[in-house]
Order: sequence, then C-alpha cells, then structure tokens
Amino acid sequence: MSGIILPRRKLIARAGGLVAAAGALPILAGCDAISEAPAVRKILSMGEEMNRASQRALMDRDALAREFTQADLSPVFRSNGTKLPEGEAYAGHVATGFANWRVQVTGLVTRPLSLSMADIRAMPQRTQITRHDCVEGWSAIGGWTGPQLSRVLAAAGVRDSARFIVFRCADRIGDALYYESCDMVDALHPQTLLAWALNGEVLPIANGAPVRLRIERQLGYKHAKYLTGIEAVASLDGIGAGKGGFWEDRIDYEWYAGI
Ligand SMILES: Nc1nc2c(c(=O)[nH]1)N[C@H]1C(S)=C(S)[C@@H](COP(=O)(O)O)O[C@H]1N2
Ligand SMILES: [Mo]
Repeated sequence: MSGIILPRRKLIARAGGLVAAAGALPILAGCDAISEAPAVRKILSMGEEMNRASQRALMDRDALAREFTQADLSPVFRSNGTKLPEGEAYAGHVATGFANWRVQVTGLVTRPLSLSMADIRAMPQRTQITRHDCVEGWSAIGGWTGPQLSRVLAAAGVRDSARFIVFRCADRIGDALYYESCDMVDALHPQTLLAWALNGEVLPIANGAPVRLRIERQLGYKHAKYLTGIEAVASLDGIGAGKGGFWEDRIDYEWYAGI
C-alpha cells in the first residue's frame, strides 16, 4: 500500500488549521484586500473543501467500501497478528474441522444464539471482493463470503438499547484474548460479514478460521479473527480497559478506525 492513512481527526484538524491560518492573516492587513488575494482565496477554499470532504466521510457511514474483481485479487492474502491461536482447545477444533466451534450471540438480545459453522453457512450469504488496509502500512485484496452480521443480529433479536457490538476471539496475545467492537452503524452495514471463506476456499487458519469479521469501512485491526462471541452492549465501559478493543486498550490505536 502506498497511501498513508490519516486518522480522520487529524484530517479535520488539518483542514481546520488551514482555515485558521488564513483567518489570521487579515489581522496583519486589510480584511478585504487580503482575502481577495488569489493565493488566500485558494487556501480558504481548500480548507472549506477539506472540511466538506471530512464531514461527508464522517456522515456517509452507510456508503459501501469499494468492491473489486477477481482480476484484482492479491496473489497471497497475507496474515497479521495471530497466525495460529495457541493451546489445545484450538488445536482440537482444527483436528475436528471446527465441527464443534460455536459463536455465541449474547448480551442485549431477546434470543441468545449459539451458532455452529453449519448454522453460519446455512444463512443467506454475501460475497465481496474488498481491500484490507492494515495500519502497519500494507494492504491486500481478498474475496470474502459469509452472512451479514445484520442478519445474525436480527435472528438474535438485538434490542434497541444495544449501542455497540463486541467481538470475542479465541486467540490470546500476551495477557488477554483478542477483542474488538463497533457501533451499530458498522454492525448493520451491508458489507459487515461473518466470513468463513476467502477467495472461494475455507478460511485459512492464518486468516482467522473458522470465522472472522469483515468490517470493510474500518482498518485491519477491527476485523476480528477466530470469532467465538458477539455481544450486544449499551456501553464499552466494562469491556477490557474501556476503549473498545485489544489494541485501543494497549497502544494508541483509535477505536473509530473508519476508512
Ligand atoms: N483475533 C484476532 N483478530 C485480529 C488480529 C489478531 O491478532 N487476532 N489482528 C488484526 C490485524 S492488526 C489485522 S491487519 C488483521 C489481519 O488479518 P489477516 O491475518 O487475515 O491478514 O486481523 C485483525 N484481527
Ligand atoms: Mo493490522
């Protein structure tokens, strides 16, 4: 990936900075004269344009992430973070082809669910070819298949009081199991999937077998692998250290990692 991903907040701060800088100039000279100077007009309109672009990006949260074609698929979809969860429990699941794997859907739902992989594959499926962007500076294009999270949440009868969805994973990194979360806009987004296939094949272990989240309007670390639980909550306060994700709680990764 060649593009640098700027956190949205920084973009807005930059746009704001340009406007502020231009706004400061009239103090030095006559207001009209200076704001009519072509260079200043350009800076002012650039600032406005950037502000508009940032706001549009923030507000148009339902817009689809770009989808690609088979020809665009990365030859190898690399793996990052955990590549093989440690421990006998996961090894046992690998040995049995994940026949006993369950994804628990709990929290603010009227019908808690315990989904097997067969249940997940029996639901209506969506396939999408999208680009994964990791904050570490690489990206890859892959084709993902699985049910939309919105369908799973509807089946569980998610309550109106749910404001966030928490994702629980089977892999431990150091002191804790990996976890992530998102708000209801991303949870109900049509491209947010419980993906069990990559490029038409059963999901490789390195990419989160047997099922991982695809949350296409967000950066890589939000795409929880090795999913064991989906929990609807009203607040993130009781989750980890309260910032909503494994990395958010440990280093400065932003909870809202929208792209
Ligand atoms: N459970 C779990 N999910 C995870 C991670 C992880 O280490 N454990 N790493 C995250 C990061 S930083 C990225 S970029 C993607 C990598 O997905 P991939 O291994 O399929 O490339 O998974 C994300 N989800
Ligand atoms: Mo990442």
